[in-house]
Amino acid sequence: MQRTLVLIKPDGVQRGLVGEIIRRLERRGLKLIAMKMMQVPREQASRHYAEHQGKAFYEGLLGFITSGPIVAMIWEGREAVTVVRSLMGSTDPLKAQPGTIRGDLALDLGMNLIHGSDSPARAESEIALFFSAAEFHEYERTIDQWIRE
Ligand code: DAT
Ligand code: MG
Repeated sequence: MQRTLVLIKPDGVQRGLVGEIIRRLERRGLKLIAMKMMQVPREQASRHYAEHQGKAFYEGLLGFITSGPIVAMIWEGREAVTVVRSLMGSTDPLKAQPGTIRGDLALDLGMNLIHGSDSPARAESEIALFFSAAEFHEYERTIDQWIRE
């Protein structure tokens, strides 16, 4: 079973969309493994977004992600990385399909509500950057027999 890191960014918390975003992930059948509210320290943010270092939007991105509390989560399920990315929609909300989180709830590239890991390898390193194993919750859901074949 695959795991992925999801962040509800400061705009999601400020706009009161935490419940709406979690609802969409839960309803798809994904399983919540870990969750916490936090303000990301700059050092952690720069490691998280290391791939974008040097790009024109990098400083703005770091300023934004560290500007207020976020909600960090680990979600598990079949192809969880791809499933979360498809629920999120395209990076630019203007190009995101209706029905996706960004396509329904956001307008601006810089304020696109949610982060989701973009590959299983990245999910693994991003999960390690945000959570310790002691924060994972291992539990059975009886409903899984109606979600997993
Ligand atoms: P995603 O968040 O869909 O994985 P990404 O990893 O390419 O997208 O970029 C990380 C974040 O940086 C993205 O959610 C919003 C911001 N961003 C990306 N490209 C940008 C650009 N051209 N101008 C401003 N912000 C940008
Ligand atoms: Mg990305």
